[in-house]
Amino acid sequence: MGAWRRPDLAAWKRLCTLWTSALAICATMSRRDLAARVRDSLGIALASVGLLALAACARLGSDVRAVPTTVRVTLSEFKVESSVTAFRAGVPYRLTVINQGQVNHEFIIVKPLGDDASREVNAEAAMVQIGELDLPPGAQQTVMVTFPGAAPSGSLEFACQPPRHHEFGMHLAVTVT
Ligand SMILES: [Cu+2]
Repeated sequence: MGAWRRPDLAAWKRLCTLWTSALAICATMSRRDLAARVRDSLGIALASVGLLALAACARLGSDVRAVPTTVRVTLSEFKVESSVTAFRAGVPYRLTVINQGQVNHEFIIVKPLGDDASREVNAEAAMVQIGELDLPPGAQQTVMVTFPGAAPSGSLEFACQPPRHHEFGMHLAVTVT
């Protein structure tokens, strides 16, 4: 039986140092490898994150823009009233048109054609029309409107066009900027 030799402490220290160094090198290599991978993928990752963020913002933005502004339009004998008369182009509006009168009314958005314009001409020129059959007394209709471009003062109106209604005052000038 060989005598148990006490391990050489200096040798053990060298071994430990070597082992620690090896570990350190491995760790460094790993870190370098990792760093390289991170560096390589970071650009793609950042770009992806950036694109996602942009997409999210765009979606959020469009969602915000898509929320329509509610406008209350009331018709009666013989006037047209609206909670909003100054509109913005490209912005969606939800118009709630209410007949508060005693007779049928219509609702059109049209460039002013005067009291004598025929209903056919008005109807053809109108960008929005809710016919009188859909607006008996007490009725309420909703229509979505997005004005495509600017309409300076005097170029657009909310109107009602059964005989004499426009002449009696059923028109309201609106603007779009
Ligand atoms: Cu009317």
